[in-house]
Amino acid sequence: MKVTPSRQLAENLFSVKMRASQEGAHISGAERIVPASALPQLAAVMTTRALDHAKGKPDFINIKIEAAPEPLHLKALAVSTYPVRTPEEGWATARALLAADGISRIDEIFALFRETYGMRGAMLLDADTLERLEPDPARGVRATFMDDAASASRRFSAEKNHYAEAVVLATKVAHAPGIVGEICLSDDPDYVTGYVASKRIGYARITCLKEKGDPAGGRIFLYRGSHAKVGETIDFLQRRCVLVDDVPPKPLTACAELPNFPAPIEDLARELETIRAAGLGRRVRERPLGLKNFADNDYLGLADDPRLKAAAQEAIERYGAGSGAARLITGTLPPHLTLERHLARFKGTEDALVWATGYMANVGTISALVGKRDAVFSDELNHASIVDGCRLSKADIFIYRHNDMDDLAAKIAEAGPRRRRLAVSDAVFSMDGDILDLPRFLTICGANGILSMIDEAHATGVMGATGHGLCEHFGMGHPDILMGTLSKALGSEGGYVCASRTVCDYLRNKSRAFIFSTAHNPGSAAAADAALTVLEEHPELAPRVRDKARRFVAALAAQGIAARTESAIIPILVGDERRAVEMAAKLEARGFLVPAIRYPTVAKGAARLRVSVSARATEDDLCALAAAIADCQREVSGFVV
Ligand code: WAQ
Ligand code: MG
Repeated sequence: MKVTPSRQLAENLFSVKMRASQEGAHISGAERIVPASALPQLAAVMTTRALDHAKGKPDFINIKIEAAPEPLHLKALAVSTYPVRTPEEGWATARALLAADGISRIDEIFALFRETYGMRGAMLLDADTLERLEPDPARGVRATFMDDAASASRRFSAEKNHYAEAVVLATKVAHAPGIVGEICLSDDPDYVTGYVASKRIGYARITCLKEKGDPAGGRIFLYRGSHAKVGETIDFLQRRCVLVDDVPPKPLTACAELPNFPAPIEDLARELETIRAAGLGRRVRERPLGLKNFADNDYLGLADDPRLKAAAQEAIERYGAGSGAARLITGTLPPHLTLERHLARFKGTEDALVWATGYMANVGTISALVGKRDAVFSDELNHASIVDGCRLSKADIFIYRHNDMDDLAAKIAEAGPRRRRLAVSDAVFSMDGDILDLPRFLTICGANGILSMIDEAHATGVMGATGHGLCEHFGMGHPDILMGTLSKALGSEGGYVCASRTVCDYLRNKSRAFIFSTAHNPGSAAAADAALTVLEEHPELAPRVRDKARRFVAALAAQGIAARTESAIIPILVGDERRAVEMAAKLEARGFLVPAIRYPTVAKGAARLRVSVSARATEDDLCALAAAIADCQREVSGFVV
């Protein structure tokens, strides 16, 4: 290697290098070149950054400050962006870009990224033979003494600016003697944008070179020339001080930059085609009349009940067709308050609150109750609105195995202490018809001081001796939050939470779905209120619907079809998505409305017919449906029970 001549030092410029490691293993590093006046502030910022890296907590932070050599000014490489959605597309783009430089063994080069993780520096490869040229292969070659020329006048932030730091590095590397190209992948598991660079290509950002969460990362510098002279290249990379001028601001991603990228509408059409080809297409159609309906959730037949219709009509007559504003503005009308009081009474809680839909009630409640760094525990088969509420909350989500209370306890232990924790479960699982193990659920939540929430969408009006829901079924007290819908057994529309005054007042203040949408329709509120009265006057309705469901299971058994239920929902497993749709069509031709339930509502390959039984169904209807299902089963090949 060539001996480095001593260099003249720049006046008043310092290089600050930070290096963080844990048990000797490199975690992160950073470098800046700044005037002396910026040194104290920069040291603080660098320390913060060292302490906060995705790879882990360091036990050793080295901050080295040394006078910088006289800088060479280079103009930043031109930046372009290639928006791709998958690593496959990303690597194809990288391959195409590098091929123009005669770099051919690209797949072998890409494979080497498995070995760069944990290296402090980059691999230096002979671009043609792929021989490794670094004097210390475990460390790699580091480019140092470089910065954005504007950095001295900028404010520092502890946040890493992947883009700007990479442009600086790539510009220096591209100007090193003998370097013909560079490929880079961040080792931040969540930063999937990488780049390829050379003097010819410029700095080509590729928006996806790895899956999110993949820790693979590193840099590969490609060298072409005499191996005897590689020392000069390394010396340039390690010792030459470079300040990069005109680093362009981070570009916005523009699809138009990628040749052959489909127009967005065409792209949507293509994706839709894929969905349909997989037997997963959906369409909206008018409900066919004159069929026996085993598809809806109107378990007690109340949607069509004259008492509910009259209540809705009267409310609309008095208060209007719409509520006109959000609840906290002027949208709160007497039917809302009457309904909320009635719900609280019905469920035995201090207070209640209503949203325009059940989906909104779940999303609006869960996202309000927990937030960043909190934990939410959710059954793997919970309804999509619970899932979406968890996601929107930004809390850490722990999904436990279906109705597996040991797994819930294990997940609670795994999450460790948090300011707030919430466990949430469907009371009756909407696509399986089974019920939550409420006693153990409440015991575990109680023992751990965790907020408990159940979704009684399919339980209210169905479960319990008099239809009050799952708590009545088990004869026990209620969880902190009893959520449910007005749109199923209650025959109207909307979602509610019954809970303590504190929880409800908190939600009135914090639930964005409550605050920022127009109030529940007054007709729906009045109809739901009337439905609660019907339920109270007819405690026999809930046991009746469960009895019908049991009779249907018996009728299926008589046809040789195994099924089970604990509620009003009876799933009949089919498996294949297309077959399930075919079965549903055949049933419809025989006069029965039974929906085929497919991914993403249930797991792929777990498609099913979902029969929901109404208290109004007759014994004859139930037996006829069971016989029709058996017939269709024989007609559609490969049916799995
Ligand atoms: N010299 C040589 N190699 C380095 C250096 C250096 N100064 N710094 C990092 N590496 C190597 C090392 O193996 C790292 O593990 C790897 O590169 C990745 O470094 O336009 O953040 O700092 O938005 O994680 C690309 C930005 C970001 C794309 C790259 O790299 C964009 C990034 P990281
Ligand atoms: Mg890094």
